[in-house]
Amino acid sequence: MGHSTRKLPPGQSRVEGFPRFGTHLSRPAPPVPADPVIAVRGVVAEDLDLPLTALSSLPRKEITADFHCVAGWSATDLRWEGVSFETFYRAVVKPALSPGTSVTHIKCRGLDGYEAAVTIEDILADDVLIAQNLNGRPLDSDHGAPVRLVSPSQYGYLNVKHLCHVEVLTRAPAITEGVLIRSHPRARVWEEERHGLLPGRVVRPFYRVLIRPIRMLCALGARDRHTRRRPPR
Ligand SMILES: Nc1nc2c(c(=O)[nH]1)N[C@H]1C(S)=C(S)[C@@H](COP(=O)(O)O)O[C@H]1N2
Ligand SMILES: [Mo]
Repeated sequence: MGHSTRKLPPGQSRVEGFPRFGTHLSRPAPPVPADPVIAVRGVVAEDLDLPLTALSSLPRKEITADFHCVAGWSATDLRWEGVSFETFYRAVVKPALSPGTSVTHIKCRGLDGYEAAVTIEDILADDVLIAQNLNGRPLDSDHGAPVRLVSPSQYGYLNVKHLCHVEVLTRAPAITEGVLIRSHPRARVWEEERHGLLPGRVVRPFYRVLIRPIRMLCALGARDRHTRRRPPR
């Protein structure tokens, strides 16, 4: 696929391909359960578990977008397919809410325990997907099997992989991070909201030096690391 001519957000540089990246570092991806579900919890009248087979029967959506990690790399022209988060919300979450509930955030969790909260405005935006396919194939374990959140207008750290749990909240979750690595509650890429306290431009160089070591560690836990290490012929 040729490089798109789309502009990148401020402070981002293009990478070749789409590296596995994240806080799992050298750990392999979590196993996918035999009958995976998305558990819906929080301010719902009754807890519910939506089987992914039922998710698949909702109206489908496809987007082509670039993916931006807060550390400064961007993967371009990724074709995601799945169910728009808004469709999932209207069909599954909204009917389960108690009347009069005013939802402010959705906290997403992956099978590896990774969590991120997204404001309700941001998560209901047009380009937010619960993705099942990437570039025409089911998501592999490197990129979030069986399903992941994709919100291309927000930094990668809100794009929770291996999505298995959504918690419906009526207030912002308590801050559990330290001052140095404090995520921004909106993390919009075009506004360069890299950090919760400091301007994005200021933290750019500090995040940038993390790319190489994190990429190397994540590659250790990657699915295809043995084939990747074989010299090209
Ligand atoms: N479950 C889970 N989701 C995650 C992460 C993680 O460690 N675990 N890392 C986040 C970060 S910081 C980034 S940049 C992207 C990386 O997505 P990729 O591995 O598909 O490139 O996933 C995000 N979602
Ligand atoms: Mo990231």
